[in-house]
Amino acid sequence: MYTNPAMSDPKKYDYNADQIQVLEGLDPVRKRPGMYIGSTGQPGLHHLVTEIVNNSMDEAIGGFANHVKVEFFKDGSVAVYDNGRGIPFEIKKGYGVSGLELAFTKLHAGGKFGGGSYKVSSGLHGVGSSVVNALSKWCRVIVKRGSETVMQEYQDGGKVVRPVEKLDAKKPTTKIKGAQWSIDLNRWGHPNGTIVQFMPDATIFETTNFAFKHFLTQL
Ligand code: TTJ
Repeated sequence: MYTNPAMSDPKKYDYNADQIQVLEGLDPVRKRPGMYIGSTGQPGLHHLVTEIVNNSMDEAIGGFANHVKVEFFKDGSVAVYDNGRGIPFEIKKGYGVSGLELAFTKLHAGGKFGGGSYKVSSGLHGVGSSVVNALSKWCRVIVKRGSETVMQEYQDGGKVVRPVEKLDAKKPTTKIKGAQWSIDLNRWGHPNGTIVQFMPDATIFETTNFAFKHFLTQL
């Protein structure tokens, strides 16, 4: 008979149902984008930005960030910056990958206590980063903590193209095919924070043109 050692440790086994997380891959998002972002029209496209900004806003509301910036690039990509604590990039016990990678590559879905009941008026509330990644041609996440800067990159709907690794802030390089480097880390300049840049997938969206005016009133 197999006995799970965790079961004999009350501290490890003593969790409530509301802590159960169902993690799945990103295929469901690409199959039915509308289920996650409402539509694949311009409102859905704009929703991607809102989802990412909401994460920074949570950090700001928590009192850990007071600068949030959104930058639209000529290539069609968008970057959101905040000067918060930074997404945790340490390997998460029991998962073998970082919290950062989990957030971007796994859908926190299913079950009464998973992503389903997480939904609040503003959107998916903290579970949207994987949805944005799933619907992006490429995506990169940069976390800065003092002298340490790390990055992870994804391509073609959230496939990892590099592990979370240290970034040489003086000469950053990308491993994404067909993407150029456009983040100016010096210009941002804060000692801590998170930067997420993504390129919406043109094969998913009816338009990849942002109506910048929308964000002047909506953010
Ligand atoms: C979580 O708890 C430990 C300290 O950091 C917390 C965190 O995740 N903070 C956070 C996340 N700040 N900013 C983000 C974030 C920023 C962007 C632009 C995008 C995403 C998905 C998260």
